[in-house]
Amino acid sequence: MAEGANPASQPESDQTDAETTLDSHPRRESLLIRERLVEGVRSGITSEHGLIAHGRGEAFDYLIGERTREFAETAIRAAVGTLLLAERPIISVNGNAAALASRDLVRLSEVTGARLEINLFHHSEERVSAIEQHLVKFGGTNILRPSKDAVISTLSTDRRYVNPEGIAIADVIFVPLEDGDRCAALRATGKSVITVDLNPLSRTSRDASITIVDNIVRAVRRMVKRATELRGVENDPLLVADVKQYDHAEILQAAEKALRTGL
Ligand code: PTJ
Repeated sequence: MAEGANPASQPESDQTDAETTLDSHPRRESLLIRERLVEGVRSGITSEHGLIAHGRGEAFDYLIGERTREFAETAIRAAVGTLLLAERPIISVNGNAAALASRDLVRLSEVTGARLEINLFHHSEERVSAIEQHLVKFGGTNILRPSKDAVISTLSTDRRYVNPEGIAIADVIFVPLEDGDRCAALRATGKSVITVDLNPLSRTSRDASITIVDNIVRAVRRMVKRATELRGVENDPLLVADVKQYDHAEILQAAEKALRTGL
């Protein structure tokens, strides 16, 4: 939280007014998440393309039972361990992540010491500013913006512009809801990439170092909980084991099996 910031002035959650009208609906959670995305588009945080990306994610979430599965829990433990053990960790935020999980992303940043950096596929300065203000509303500080001073040369999209103090020099990057090209480009520069993606078959899921196949809303909340438990005990053998024993291929296989068989 910013020095001098008044916690009382921060919203209790990312919830919008529209969410309160869905209290008795059987698919309440899923509809509430949708509402946040729609509100994100209205307020200039999320791109219209983000709604389509979310629809795809929803279909996968339905198939995995809209709950955090064991393969995701394992990946979450490895992800948190990797962030806590990193020297220069960064959390990359796009329009969907900001609309759905700003509060928990800010908390994760505080607990792990990873700075927040905004990086957009459909870039505009207005949207970067809207996301920055949204993160600040939840207590985010020292938020990094994309800059033309540092470029991932193998990328052709606007995602190539990164911050020289952030993604450019990071050893570990948490990039929820990523597009495949950037994940591969970041890995090619030797960085560890942690992602959240409900589709275990996507290029991002395959190319990342650690993939959490879960809804970002549930996953980041659990990451905060785990990181809070482990903060300050970075050499805890359990934490080190979580990272060392993580088997990326095995986790993706388990997630794919869950999708195909419901098991
Ligand atoms: O804000 P911008 O301009 O940076 O754009 C962000 C999006 C997400 C629109 C952009 O990165 C994009 O087009 O992403 P893709 O290539 O559609 O990939 C998004 C992936 O996230 C897909 O594999 C979806 O299944 C997955 N996904 C969507 N919603 C969720 C999700 N995974 C976890 N939680 C979700 N809520």
